[in-house]
Amino acid sequence: MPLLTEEIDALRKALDESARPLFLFDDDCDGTTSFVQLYRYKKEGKGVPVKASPMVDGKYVRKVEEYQPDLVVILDKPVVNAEFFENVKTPIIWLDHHKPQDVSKWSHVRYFNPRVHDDKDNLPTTYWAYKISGGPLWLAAVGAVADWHTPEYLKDVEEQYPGLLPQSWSKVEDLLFHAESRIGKLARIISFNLKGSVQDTMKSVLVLTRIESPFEALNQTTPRGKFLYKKYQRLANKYDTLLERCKHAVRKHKPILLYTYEDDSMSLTSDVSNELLYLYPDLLIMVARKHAGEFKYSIRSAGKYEIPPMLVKALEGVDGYGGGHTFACGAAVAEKDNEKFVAAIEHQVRAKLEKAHPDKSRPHG
Ligand SMILES: [Mn+2]
Repeated sequence: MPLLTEEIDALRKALDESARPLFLFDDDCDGTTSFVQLYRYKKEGKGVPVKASPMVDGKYVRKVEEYQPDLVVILDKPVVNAEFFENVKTPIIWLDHHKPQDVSKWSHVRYFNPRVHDDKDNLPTTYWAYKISGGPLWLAAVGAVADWHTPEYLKDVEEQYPGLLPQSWSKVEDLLFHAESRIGKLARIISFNLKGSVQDTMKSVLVLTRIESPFEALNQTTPRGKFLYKKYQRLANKYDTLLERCKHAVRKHKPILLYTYEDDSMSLTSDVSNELLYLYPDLLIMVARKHAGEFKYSIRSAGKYEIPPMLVKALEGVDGYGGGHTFACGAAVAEKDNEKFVAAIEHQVRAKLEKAHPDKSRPHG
């Protein structure tokens, strides 16, 4: 069972009754399109992207104190720590679709998550924001697709925004990565616009709150659309170069695609590792950016390797941390321990392959 109609109504009512909501949202496409839809519905309030950490922590208490909202809305963040709940006295609404959390200790916190009703129902936050706000549909569509979902309302997209979806597609990867997919390009335009400092991100997000049609950005038909497209294009060049370099790394490290690079500015590892997974579904994808003495990894598998248990083992005796979903994780490893970490992952991948195909592990001749 998904979120109940009563819950959607309660969320809408809380927004309706608030005069000054503060939205803390995940700075990915899902979190951002959730915020933009609710903000466009409410036409009041302020948004703050929660960057660089999956957690809303004590740092954000200050944001609440500064703005003095009458309602705090947390969107698409898997974890909120006790320090935040203890120090914020304002009523809090938390809408998410990650692993359900227990907030029963805090009477001022209301938690909404479809997985509370059915653990397999992890429809994205933007889906629920759409049910609350009524759209716009194209934002709800691109947010869901970017989060790897194909909700039922995609069929309305074809009608209302002809050309946004490719002529034929069967799975969400086709929508995201097929060269002809306009919605895939839109997802990337939004995703690249969310990178950089909080100020830069918010500049783009505010532009997004004023865009009427996805084609404004895709076809650069308005100044706001051009603004988004320009930022996208600056990063797209970087992204394409990185993708090509990763592709060259394929032959060397099979069955792992391992690529590390140095860059001080911003991370593209998550975006590029998702596309690599589409291109090489049999490989374990590991892309890391070296920054400040650390390798920051995005690790992906199309279903062959369950990543979290492998990570736990590989991080034993290693200065680092990591975690995430079954087939998509992040990890950070100190430079001095990186070789050890990679070797431990490689060892486990090979052990798993040998178990599955014992013959292939024997040397030829
Ligand atoms: Mn999400």
